[in-house]
Amino acid sequence: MKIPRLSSVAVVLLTSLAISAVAQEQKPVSPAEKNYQAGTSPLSAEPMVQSTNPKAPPMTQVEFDAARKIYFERCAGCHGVLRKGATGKPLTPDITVGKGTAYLKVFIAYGSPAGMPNWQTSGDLSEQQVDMMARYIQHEPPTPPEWGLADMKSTWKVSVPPAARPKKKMNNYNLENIFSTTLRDSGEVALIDGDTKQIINIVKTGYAVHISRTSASGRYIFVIGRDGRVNMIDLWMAKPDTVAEIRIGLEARSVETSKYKGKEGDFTDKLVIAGAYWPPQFVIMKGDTLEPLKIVSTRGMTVDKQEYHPEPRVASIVASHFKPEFIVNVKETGKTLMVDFSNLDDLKLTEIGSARFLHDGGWDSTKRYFMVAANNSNKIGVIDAKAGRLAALIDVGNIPHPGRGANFVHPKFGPVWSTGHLGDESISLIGTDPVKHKAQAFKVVQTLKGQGGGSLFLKSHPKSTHLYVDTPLNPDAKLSQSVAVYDIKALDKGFKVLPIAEWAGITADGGAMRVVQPEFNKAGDEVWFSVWSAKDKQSAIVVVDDKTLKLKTVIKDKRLITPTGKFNVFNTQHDVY
Ligand code: DHE
Repeated sequence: MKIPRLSSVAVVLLTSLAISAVAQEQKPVSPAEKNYQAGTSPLSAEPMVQSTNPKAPPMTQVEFDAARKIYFERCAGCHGVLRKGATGKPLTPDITVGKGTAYLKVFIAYGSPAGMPNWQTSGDLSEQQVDMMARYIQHEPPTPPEWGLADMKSTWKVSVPPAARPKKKMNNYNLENIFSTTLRDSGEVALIDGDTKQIINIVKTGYAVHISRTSASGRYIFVIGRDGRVNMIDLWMAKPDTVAEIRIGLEARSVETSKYKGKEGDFTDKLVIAGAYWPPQFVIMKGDTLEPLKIVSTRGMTVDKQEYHPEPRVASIVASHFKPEFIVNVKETGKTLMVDFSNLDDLKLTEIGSARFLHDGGWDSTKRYFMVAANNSNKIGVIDAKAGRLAALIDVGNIPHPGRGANFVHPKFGPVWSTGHLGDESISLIGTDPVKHKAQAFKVVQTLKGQGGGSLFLKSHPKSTHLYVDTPLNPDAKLSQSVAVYDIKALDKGFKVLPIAEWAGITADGGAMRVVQPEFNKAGDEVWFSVWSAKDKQSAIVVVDDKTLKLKTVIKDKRLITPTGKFNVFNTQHDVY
């Protein structure tokens, strides 16, 4: 490996860093993990309010602009837009100026045992770029624009108004078994007919599109892109397509729709909510048109140190089945907001503190308890949606990453919800039945040994006796291209490996292929996996027979570019997982 030239100060610092690296457990960051956390932020293209710091080393405007672009493409995902820190350390001038350029250059070039990637020795950045970045982070962080009601409305389009939409279903598709499939790098979703495995339509969505959610009635699909664009797709059209869209922020990840129906009203399909990473806020919209109604900022105090955080990003959002509420998880403050939407003029928020940084999660099988991963604290917070309080905070493995998690009935401990981990091979099974299994409720009842770390999603289904666990971010291609499957009735026997990428019968020309996100069909007898290759390489979806664990079919189509998440209409509508 070519070792870049460094100053003598840097060499001394490097040596001391290397020593401390030995002292601490080395945690290498794989390219996949780096891409996962440090994905390009759409903010790099936005105009920004800029001020320089006179105490920081000088930079030309050209250098500053180039460094800002690199920062938003590589660094903002971990260190935050305003560099207040998240997965990565805070990098504000009060900290960085004191460290100095030479020290910072070593850090950026060689990485750190705590997980900072080695940007220069990996070949991602040149020595000049590292020097530029070391100076850049000593200046004030430039601030991207805010995004208020007028900005949202200027992007809001209702291409087919409610009155002009079909009065009944105009196609013969089995809507409940459609899979809305994220085509990440083409900024599209593929609507795939789960019965025939044919692509119904490819719908243009936002940049680096992220997740889909089904409306409570099952008629609409909402899709959110990383650029904050929400598409509303009407499944009743002869060819389901977008009927309304809006940009709710400059960067975003989550969208959800109201589901409560009960004595406080029927909110089926009435409201939609989307959460933004930037600006840190969520917006509640009209359920039939996406008209923005109410925007709420999430800026505020952190749960533990109770200090101000200027950019707490909105992570997962779910709709309560018990009350007219959305459950909004705010990453950097470590707080869950129960948003009572029954009267938008007198909006009521219940703030439930747990731990940082809240990310993904899902319901237990009764849909009363929302299990949310606090990935920087290695904990799962249990939000009791009925009582409106934190029911428990549970220690699990290293960096829990459940997606929506997997529910099943454990032969010994009754109903459990489970999570895999990014940082280790364990799978934590948590008891979720405080009535019949009180002793096990909200405790880790069993820890399974999985294939390895780098797991993102796991899944089961009420009709299945299997638990599937992916490992797409494991650096070992054997593991990232296969999944582990457990027999729920014999968990102690360990797992069987399904060679999903091999079954896909594609090569991706020797490039990376990652098997990601198991998703069941409506009947619960098939499970779908994405074989996620690079944008210019072949990808596929592999369908496995849940009973026999044998390959059922492979969906290959040149339009399936970088498929990742898949959202079965029925299972997403009814929170079945
Ligand atoms: Fe995701 C869910 C954020 C990278 C695929 N992802 C989520 C959720 C959040 C989130 C907040 C929960 C939404 C909800 O439930 O309301 N994801 C982020 C990031 O911040 C991160 C780490 C970096 C980024 O730059 O976006 C990130 N995510 C990825 C990927 O690289 C993945 C693997 C591929 C992709 O499509 O981008 C990916 N994320 C997913 C999927 C879900 C998800 C498939 C939904 C899983 C489910 O079953 O519900």
